[in-house]
Amino acid sequence: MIDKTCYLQGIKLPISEYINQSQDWKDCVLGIQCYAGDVLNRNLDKTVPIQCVPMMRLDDGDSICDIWLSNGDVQVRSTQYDAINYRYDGDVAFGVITLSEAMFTASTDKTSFQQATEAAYNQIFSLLDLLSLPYLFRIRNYMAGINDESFGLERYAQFNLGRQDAFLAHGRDIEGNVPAACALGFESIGAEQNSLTIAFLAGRVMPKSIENPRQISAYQYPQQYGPRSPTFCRASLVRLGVDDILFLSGTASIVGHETLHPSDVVAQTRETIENIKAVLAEANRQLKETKFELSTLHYTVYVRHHADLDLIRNELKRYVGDALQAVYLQANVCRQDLLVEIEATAGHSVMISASRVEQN
Ligand code: 3EB
Repeated sequence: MIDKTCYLQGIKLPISEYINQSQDWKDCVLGIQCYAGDVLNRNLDKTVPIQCVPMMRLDDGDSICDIWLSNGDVQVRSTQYDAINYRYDGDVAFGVITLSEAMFTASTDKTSFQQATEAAYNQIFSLLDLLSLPYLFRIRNYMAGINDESFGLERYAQFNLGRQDAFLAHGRDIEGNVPAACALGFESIGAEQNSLTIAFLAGRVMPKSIENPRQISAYQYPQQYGPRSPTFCRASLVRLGVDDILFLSGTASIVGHETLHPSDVVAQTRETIENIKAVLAEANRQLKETKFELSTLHYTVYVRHHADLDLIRNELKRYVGDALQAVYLQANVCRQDLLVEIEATAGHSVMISASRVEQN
């Protein structure tokens, strides 16, 4: 069932199907990201690192999980480091850290949310140093009230300050070799609640960081979007065992550094697909092989307004074809004028349902 030649496998499963998998299979799980409106009511295995993301799935009633699996050669163990829960198999680690900004006190130069972000990233980098696991493949950042303003600064801009300071404090590049990422918001549930959750995949193999020729690199965005630029690349390409896995960052209707089609969700979807195509072309060019195409990606689509779901899905289907494999979640995108953001993963060890798992 588990492909031994792949060091990392990614599977999307409805939560009900995850729960029914065998214990042998679950023992290979490195970690889970679970997207559910009622995430706190789910009774999940506490020994596995789980990122609980309070986002409603729009295309189906059942909540969806992104599950990362080891090939089973080395026993994976659950460990805790500071506030991070992680599992590690010698090649790849998956970890989750969830913090509440209520644990931090705003100072004259740093907001509490900025401090929470900086602390979370500092912990991640300290753990990676400890494990001698230098490379981050992909990071998923989810935060409460991403577009809200406090202390005169949008919270996404505060997040970017905290994130970049931690990269700098640990001597990490803030341009070029930076991880793939996404950054989305969920409805604020009060400052006492967990307000930031970050999941990461890291490993020993250096990924190729890929940029998009249609877009200015995010780490070079001008200051109009905040005092510090976001620290991520457009995609990271990782060779793991026999598989090339592509982690495509959250992608939106941005050309150069500007948002295009601010109030037209169909045009935004189309522009986003053009951006994804450009990133795939770059990845294929670097591999010197046409390995990745729109029709073989697994998409996560973050939709700002539930009412836009059908417009976005129809447009995606038109470009990708009927083979489209996508999950739709309600989320707030980091710029007020962005209505959709699309993230994707590709590689032959990336799958989308239980029936596909059974075939292996
Ligand atoms: C963009 O292209 C859209 O801050 O980590 C996409 C992916 C976006 C990652 C991040 C932000 C991030 O700027 C927003």
